[in-house]
Amino acid sequence: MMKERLKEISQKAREQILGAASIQDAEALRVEYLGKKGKLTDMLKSMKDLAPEERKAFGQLANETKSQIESLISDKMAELKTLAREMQLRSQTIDVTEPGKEVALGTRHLITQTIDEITRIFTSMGFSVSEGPEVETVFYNFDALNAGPNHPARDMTDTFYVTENVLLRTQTSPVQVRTLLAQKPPIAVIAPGRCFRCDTPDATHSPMFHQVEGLVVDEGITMADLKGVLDSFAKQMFGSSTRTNFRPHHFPFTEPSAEMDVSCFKCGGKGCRVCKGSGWIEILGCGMVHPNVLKVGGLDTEKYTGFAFGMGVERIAMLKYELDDIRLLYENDIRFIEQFK
Ligand code: 2NM
Repeated sequence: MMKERLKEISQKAREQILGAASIQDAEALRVEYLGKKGKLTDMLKSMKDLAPEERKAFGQLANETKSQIESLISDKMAELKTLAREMQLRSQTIDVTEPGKEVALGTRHLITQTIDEITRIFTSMGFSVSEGPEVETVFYNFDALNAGPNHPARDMTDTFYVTENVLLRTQTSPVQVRTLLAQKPPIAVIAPGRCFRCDTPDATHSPMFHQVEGLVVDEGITMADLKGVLDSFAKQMFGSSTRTNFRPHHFPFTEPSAEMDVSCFKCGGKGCRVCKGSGWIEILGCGMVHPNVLKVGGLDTEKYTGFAFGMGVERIAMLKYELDDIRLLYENDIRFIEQFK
């Protein structure tokens, strides 16, 4: 009787275990047959009711059945686990050919782009880049630059003074003065940076603006070097067909001094809105460094000569992109900035 019952249980267990569809089902069957109150456990417990001579053989059979069921369950569990893992992997497959999420890149400000472009052109001609303080002394900003005590630019109404002797630099030339004092020729540097002048903001004026100034000093530097370098700059900045024209001018720190015009990059010189009909656009100021400035650097002015130049970054950006109001450059309206990607 008990043997038959054991056989029945064993068969039923085998059927059920092989048909288990999930790990939970298999676990439930383990409890049903092998748990504390399981069917097989009950059989083993009821062994005590058998006659002693039957007990040994039945016990052996029951234990064999038990280990069969155990291994059936653990095989099934392993099979179901593998299956579950496969399903999980299949559901998580990624398409490596799918395009990635777009990363939102920022845009360099138009002023930065213009400074970078000017800098690239001059560094390609062998210039190095120097920076200096925006808060300067009267010495570096005026005295050393041959702007005597009565020079109009020194006026309180034109310059932001911090104290009688300290001011916001009105151009980046104090950086050139610092370079003259710190280095020996040959010198070829540009100084890009922020400058400040007492101006009421309007479409073409801002009390804060940017400049790039340049300085070359060595033995035998002439006006021909000045014209060659600045003509090459103009062609790289505004297009290879650009022509240049130098008009006499006056600056305290250069003698002779000139302003450089470029042929209009919009109309090629015929006359248009950008060049106001003249065919020429004023781009920068320049000249041969005044001996009084070279003397500040302790240089022998019979031996050394140099040229210098300065340009307004905003002016160049405004001409190139036909901006009609300088204030667009300072509002930081992202819709404006992103137009110059
Ligand atoms: C300009 C025009 C002409 C200039 C002069 C110097 C220095 F330091 F060498 F004297 N640096 N930059 C210069 C010359 C600047 O800006 C319109």
